[in-house]
Amino acid sequence: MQTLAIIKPDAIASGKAGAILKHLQEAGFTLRAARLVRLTLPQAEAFYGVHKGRPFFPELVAFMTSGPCMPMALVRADAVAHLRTVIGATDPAEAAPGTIRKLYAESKGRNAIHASDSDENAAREIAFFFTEGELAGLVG
Ligand code: IDP
Ligand code: MG
Repeated sequence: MQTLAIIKPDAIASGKAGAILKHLQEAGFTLRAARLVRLTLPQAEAFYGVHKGRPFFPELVAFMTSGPCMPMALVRADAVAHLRTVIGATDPAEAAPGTIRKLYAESKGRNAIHASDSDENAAREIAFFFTEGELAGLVG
């Protein structure tokens, strides 16, 4: 079982990537693939295409293109559901104590980390960032 996380530009810029990765590994996730990327506007719009038309969409794609982010494919039993629990609610003000967003997020928009919301979306989102060769540990 696997899922996609992205350490978002706010957390990269504030130097929290290492702490977040440690938190993920202590929660039982292993790293299958990772890289640092600066998304283009078309890439961010495509990745978050499901939210196109929502009032926060322009702010979301502007934020996600504002600096580098770190997508990573993570492996663990019950990966999708467990990662959603570990990251906490979208708005850090509503996130449970000890969750990544409670600990590291600035706001509902600048909320430190993305996580896939279903196995189907995890597969799509992992394929968005990583080739088969990278996932096999053969490239990069
Ligand atoms: P999720 O990241 O917890 O799955 P979604 O509802 O899928 O939350 O929204 C995707 C991302 O869009 C959020 O993580 C956040 O960065 C941003 N976002 C969602 N709702 C708002 C909002 O009301 N204001 C600003 N940004 C938002
Ligand atoms: Mg979502």
